[in-house]
Amino acid sequence: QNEDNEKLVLINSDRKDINTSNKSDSNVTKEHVQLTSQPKVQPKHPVQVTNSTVKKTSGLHKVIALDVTVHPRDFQAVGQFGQPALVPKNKEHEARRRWSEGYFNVFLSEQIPVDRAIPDTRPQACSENLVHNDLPTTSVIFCFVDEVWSTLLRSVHSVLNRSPPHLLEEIILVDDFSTKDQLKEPLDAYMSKFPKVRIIRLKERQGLIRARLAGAAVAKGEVLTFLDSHIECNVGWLEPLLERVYLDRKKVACPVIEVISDKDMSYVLVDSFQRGIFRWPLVFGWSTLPEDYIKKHQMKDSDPIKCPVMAGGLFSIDKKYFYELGAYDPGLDVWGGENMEISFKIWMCGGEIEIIPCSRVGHIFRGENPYKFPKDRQKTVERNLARVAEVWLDEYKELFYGHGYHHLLDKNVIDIGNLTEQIQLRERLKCKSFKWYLENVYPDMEAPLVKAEGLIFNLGARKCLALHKESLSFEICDLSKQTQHFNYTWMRMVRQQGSCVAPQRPGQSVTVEPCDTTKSYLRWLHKSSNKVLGEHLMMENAPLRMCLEAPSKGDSIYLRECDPGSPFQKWQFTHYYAQ
Ligand code: LR7
Ligand code: MN
Repeated sequence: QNEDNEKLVLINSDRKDINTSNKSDSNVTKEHVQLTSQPKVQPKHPVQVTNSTVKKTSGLHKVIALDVTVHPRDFQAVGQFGQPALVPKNKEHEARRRWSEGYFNVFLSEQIPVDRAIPDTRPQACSENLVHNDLPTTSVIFCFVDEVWSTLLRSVHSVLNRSPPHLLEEIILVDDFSTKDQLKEPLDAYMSKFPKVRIIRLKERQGLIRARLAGAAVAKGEVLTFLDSHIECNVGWLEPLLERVYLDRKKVACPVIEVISDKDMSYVLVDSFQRGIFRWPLVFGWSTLPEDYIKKHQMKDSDPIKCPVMAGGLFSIDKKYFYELGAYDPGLDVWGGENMEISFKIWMCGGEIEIIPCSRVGHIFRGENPYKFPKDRQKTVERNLARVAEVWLDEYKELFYGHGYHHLLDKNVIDIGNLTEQIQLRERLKCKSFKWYLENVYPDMEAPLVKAEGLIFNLGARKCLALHKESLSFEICDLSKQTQHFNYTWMRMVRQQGSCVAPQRPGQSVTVEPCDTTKSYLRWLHKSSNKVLGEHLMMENAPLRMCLEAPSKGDSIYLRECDPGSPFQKWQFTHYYAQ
């Protein structure tokens, strides 16, 4: 198996990897049940259902748990109170047929009231928390392309119904050139009933990143709150976010993202103490805070959680600060990478990202994108990520490319576009290094700069590789000799300072030349059959598929047909950091 062919699976970030539990009502079984009687879900906290506005004075008040759906119009409705809904037997075919309209249960979504109630899943302490009377106002920005009608409406209603009116400046719907007719005049007509809702239509498909920029450009609120267009905001969701921005304008606040089941549309509570992280090559994921960290900081389940990377879609940020940070790189297309970009930018340039457990928003996680990518999906996301890596990762960008993206460095494979402005921005903002970010924001991330290092020992000859004045030789191993120290890099190069081991001609000897990550013939696959760390391993030149071989006599190293049985083709570094 060629490790350089590791296929990168680019799927939507989804939360299937974390435990979800429907703790909202013990009477609800895991089976999909249709509601036939009034459920026993009672609001957990005292709720204020008035529209009373808070006077803009300094001072504090309890979070306004505004929910005009606590007493919903229809208790019997399908999916009411966020409970699982069931497709009737005679509609199963239709439900299956309509799945691909949104890659979730579009049929059921249509049956569920657009203003349904959902369980208040906040930790107990939240309703007692105080927030300031003079919080900033926010513009809520939804970008969408061909979103499912019922889901888009439910997203908007959840904001209208559960946000204190004096804090909600407006809701901006940015239509990223949808093709569905229903999202044109019918949507205008529907939304004209709600004076706070504005619709902006883009003249061509821009992708979610530039669509968000278009929404931000016309926003009037002091804070920008971005949301995906298939969400449901929970009770009291807004004030805790704005409070953090109010306390420090460089705090970027994210709600806990709960799950609206794509299958039965139920609202599912997620585990506490989750934070957003990334794995190489810049893949977003969730991880639970380590137990000892929670203990050490005496964290309660309602405390803000510092978050190395945000999921991307749901957050509040001070509008001026957003622009000071240079907003998003407008060169990012369609989908992906912008969450990494803004996360690195925020942390490295003096800000913070937090998840606020008292703010909770449900999101429909879908298995596939229900819209087309103008260009190839994989290539689009790769290109976005490479832009981010080039601007923000410093020397760590080798880890990004080394985890399945070598090919992006080969000449003419991909044009990642001009990065001058992004690089200048980073200099102007005097942002810290990626090394600083790893050490201070995400210290539990393992990011060794090389895969292996030390002496390179040959099992057959029992000698080590050495480099003297541009020429490779073979000597008695001696740890004290710097000439025998090499790195095995993420780009699979065997490097000593700026020199890399290079093939000369097949069957001939091996030499060194200046390292250059774009030259694929400088890459050596160092692999074992059973993946045991530190086992004796072959060194196979990637494009030539020939192996490094030590001589039984003399000191020149040769390139030969690979022979897994030969001890003279087995090499071992002193230290392995990663396999
Ligand atoms: O070309 C497009 N134009 C758009 O307007 C493509 C998408 N969009 C809209 C789309 O209609 C939706 O409202 O942009 C929004 C996000 O697109 P999704 O829902 O397809 O994205 P996602 O939920 O699969 O992916 C997550 O990662 C994205 C990376 O670019 C964005 O940051 C999404 O906002 C983000 N979603 C979340 O953070 C919700 C939680 C998911 C997780 C983990
Ligand atoms: Mn989404």
